[in-house]
Order: sequence, then structure tokens, then C-alpha cells
Amino acid sequence: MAVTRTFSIIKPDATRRNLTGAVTKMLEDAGLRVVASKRIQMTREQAEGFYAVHKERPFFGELVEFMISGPVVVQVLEGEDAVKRNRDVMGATNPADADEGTIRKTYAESIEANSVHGSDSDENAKIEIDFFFNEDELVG
Ligand code: YYY
Ligand code: MG
Repeated sequence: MAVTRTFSIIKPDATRRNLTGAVTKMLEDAGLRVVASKRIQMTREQAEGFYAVHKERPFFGELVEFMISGPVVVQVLEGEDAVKRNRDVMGATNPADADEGTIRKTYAESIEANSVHGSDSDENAKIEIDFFFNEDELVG
């Protein structure tokens, strides 16, 4: 397996509860290295652009409102098979379906306020990293 990169967001429900460190520790314990990290307040335009793939879904409006309801921490993670490794430690989208020991099982409040985002493919990881970071901000 190759060392690859993925994109992660610690969402507003988690920053609000001061869980940035706790979530990051679970990512690191899963074998992922934080090679870039910044705390930002997403604009509505950023949130709509980032989730554009979901814009026809019924939950789109509420998802955007949630993502701009407080600060988020955007991160680039590196590790062996990083996309899958991150998805595995995140757990299922709905915390009710997430496995024990996953971030969402441990911390998520609901299917919407589910604490973390993670890219779902190498291709989307590159697009999402480029959406928030310049190359010189990634320090491996
Ligand atoms: O990749 P992942 O975050 O696990 O789920 P997606 O299907 O890509 O949905 C993105 C995001 O949308 C999800 O993390 C919460 C929200 N959402 C929702 O609020 N209600 C749904 N029924 C499905 C998704
Ligand atoms: Mg997704």
C-alpha cells in the first residue's frame, strides 16, 4: 500500500465541545499524520462550494447552515491508504450505525452534527485539499 493523503474537517459540533485534540488523537492513533491544519470560520460560499455535490439533496440547506454555525478545523492527513484509513476511523455517516471505537460513535451528536468529514476517494481528496490549502502549507 502506498502512503497517500486525504482531507479532513473537524466540524462545528466538535469544535464547540472543545474536541479538536481528542478527535485529532483518534486520527493519529489510527496511523494518520497531520501535515496541515488550520481553524477557520467557513463562509456560506465556501460551504456551498465544498458540498456542491449534495446540492440537490433535501438536507443541503441545513448542512450548509450547520457547517457555518461555528469554527471548523480543516486538515490534510497522510498515511498508508489514507482515504480508507480515515473513513474507517470516522465510522458510518449516521452515528447510530457507526462501529464502536470510531470517531462518530464516540463523539457525533446526530447524522448532521457528525463531528468529522473525510474524503471518499483519492480523486476527491486532491480536489478537497486544493479547495482549502496551497501546496506550501502542506508540510509532510
Ligand atoms: O461522507 P459522509 O460525511 O459520511 O456522508 P455523505 O453522504 O457524503 O454526506 C455528507 C454530509 O451530509 C454528512 O456527513 C452529514 C450530512 N447528511 C445529512 O445531514 N443527512 C443525511 N441524510 C445524509 C448526510
Ligand atoms: Mg461524503
